[in-house]
Amino acid sequence: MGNSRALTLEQFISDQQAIHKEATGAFSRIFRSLELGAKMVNRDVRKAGLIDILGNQGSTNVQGEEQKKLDVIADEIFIHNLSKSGEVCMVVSEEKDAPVFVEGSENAAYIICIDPLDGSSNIDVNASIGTIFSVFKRDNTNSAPTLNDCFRKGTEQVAAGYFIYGSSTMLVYTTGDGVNGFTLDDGIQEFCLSHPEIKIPEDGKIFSINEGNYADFPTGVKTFVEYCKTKDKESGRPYGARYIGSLIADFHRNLLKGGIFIYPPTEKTPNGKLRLLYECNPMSFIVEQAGGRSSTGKMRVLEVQPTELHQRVPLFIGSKNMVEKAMDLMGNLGEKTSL
Ligand code: P6P
Repeated sequence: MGNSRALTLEQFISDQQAIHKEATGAFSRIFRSLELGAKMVNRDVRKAGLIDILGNQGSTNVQGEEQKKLDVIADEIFIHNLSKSGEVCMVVSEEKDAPVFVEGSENAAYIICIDPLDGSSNIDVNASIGTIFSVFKRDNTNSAPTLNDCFRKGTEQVAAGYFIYGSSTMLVYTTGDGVNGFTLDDGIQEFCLSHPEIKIPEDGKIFSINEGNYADFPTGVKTFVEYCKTKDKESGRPYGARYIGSLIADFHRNLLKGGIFIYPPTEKTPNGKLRLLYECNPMSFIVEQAGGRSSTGKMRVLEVQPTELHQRVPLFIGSKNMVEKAMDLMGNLGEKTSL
């Protein structure tokens, strides 16, 4: 049975606008374009097995990674919808070497950094994947945007969120006033508030890390992994190891249940694998707004000054006490992540 008392994303955003008098319609137009893009990607993801969009596009992205057809489709969908909003002057996408400057919107205020379809290696095996986005607002809109407008610290984000295409399709986002989750009601094709005011448990019993790379981990990371696996009744250890290999899926589970996700420096990825602008920053904004912590192992992720579009940083993100324990045990690799 449908829930006649559902609060849709549209209603939630307009309620927020009523509270924040300075809010203009621009923000809701951006969210509407993101929501429309997600519904289109959700449609394609749900039938990927039925039509010829599985498998590789045969091209590689700026990361040198094989582009799955759905990667390319998702990238095109979001860039098209964001450009049509009239509020976005530039889009930084994982799938594009350089920023996309939106023609006709040179004086628009908003900049979007996006991973159109994260976890794409999971597409063909039907594991959860998702879209991650980060929103910045320019102060000066009198001139066209430049590349330098992308290099702003994560603390300057005005919004961040992700869509997860899992057993249900959800949107989780923050505008700096807490974190809320919305579930797509397929019957009415509306995202409805399902997880109001999400808070990540300060302690967790789950650690997420690809132990296949254990031999390459820095000593401090090995120390923390061994800590998680050591029997200790009082602290509820050993913790459970859960690693899907899809950042959004691993992060979302830990956000709701408590836990820590780690992508550390390894020999193959000395700065970690995950990208600062459209993976680490948005997820860090969300986790801090939910009461969690996020560190590169040396500093708070949101304080990192970006210098390259697709730069990577190591990521230790999740429950406050677990991230801080990891920093303590890692010694020189880990500095306090206090806000
Ligand atoms: P690994 C997916 O390709 C991704 O970018 C993230 O979603 C995920 O957390 C990570 O890579 C997994 O990387 O090296 O453990 O397979």
